This record gives sequence, C-alpha cells and structure tokens, in this order.
Amino acid sequence: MSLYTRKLLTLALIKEGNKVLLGYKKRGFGQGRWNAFGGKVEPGETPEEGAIREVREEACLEVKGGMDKVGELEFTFEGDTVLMHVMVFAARGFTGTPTETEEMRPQWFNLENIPYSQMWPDDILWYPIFLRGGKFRGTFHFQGHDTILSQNLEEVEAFS
Ligand code: 8OG
Repeated sequence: MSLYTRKLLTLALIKEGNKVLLGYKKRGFGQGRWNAFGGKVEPGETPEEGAIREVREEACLEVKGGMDKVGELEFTFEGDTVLMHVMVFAARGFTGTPTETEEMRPQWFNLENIPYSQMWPDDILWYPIFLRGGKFRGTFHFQGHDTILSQNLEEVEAFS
C-alpha cells in the first residue's frame, strides 16, 4: 500500500525546428521558473486532452495533429504525502502565436540556450532525451524545490 496521494498532471512540450517554447511561470507551483505548459487533468478529460487545454489556456496556441506521449515522471517531496504523476506530451503541430497569459509568459529558446539554471532541476536530465527524439520514465525525490535527494531516470522504447 502506498502512503502517497497521487495527483495526475500534464506537461506539454512544444518544439519547432531548433527551438522550444517555454513559459515563465508568474504564479503558483514553480513560480519564477521557465517550464513547459501543463497542470492538473480535470475530471472527464484524458491526459492528452488536458495537455491540449493547458497549451490553449497558458500559451494561447491550438495543438494540431495531436500529441505524442514522450515521458512519465513522478515527483515526491520530503515531508509531503503527495506524489505528482506528470505525463509528458509533445505537440505534433500547433497554430497561433504564443501570447502572455496571467500564468505564463511564453518565449522561444534556441536548443543551445535552454535556461536550465532557471528551470526545475530534473529538467536538465531528461530534456536531452526528449530533444533527440527519445522517451523516458523517471522518479525524483526532492528536498524543497531545489535539491534532488534521489532519482531514477531511464530511456524507454514505449509506454505499456
Ligand atoms: O497546475 P500547476 O501549474 O500547479 O501544475 C504544475 C506543473 O508543473 C505541471 O505542468 C507539472 C509541472 N511540474 C511539476 N514538477 C516538475 C518538474 O520537476 N519539472 C517540470 N518541467 N515540470 C514540473 O509538477
């Protein structure tokens, strides 16, 4: 029996050519960090639908052609009984112009200039897998929001 309460979240990665779109999180969890778009999956929607909705709400873009699941991440925090289960998707395409919202300020970053020092500390470990077209599964246990106490990350062929 797990002592953790699981929370299902999404993370939607948007890459076009040699750039990725990140949003500067202006409020809430992860405030002050650059991140992809995402949040809680709502009742009645699939994780992919949730990811598409978050891209619409946070970046004002419409995902086209669906999304590919590229990662499964689990985060726990010392002293906290919540386990954040994050399903990571990559958009196959999109329309629209990234626009600032109340939650996020979107900006394109060249792949050589991804601002890892201002992102969640696990991101520098798994972005390279995503950027070379791979899929990954990882678990990270944090002390606060800055220190990874233990981790496990593997590249996978597919998700079962
Ligand atoms: O709804 P809210 O903005 O609070 O959702 C949190 C978002 O942050 C959600 O998209 C999942 C994402 N997230 C974590 N932990 C990490 C992490 O370590 N790295 C990245 N890149 N995103 C994370 O909850």
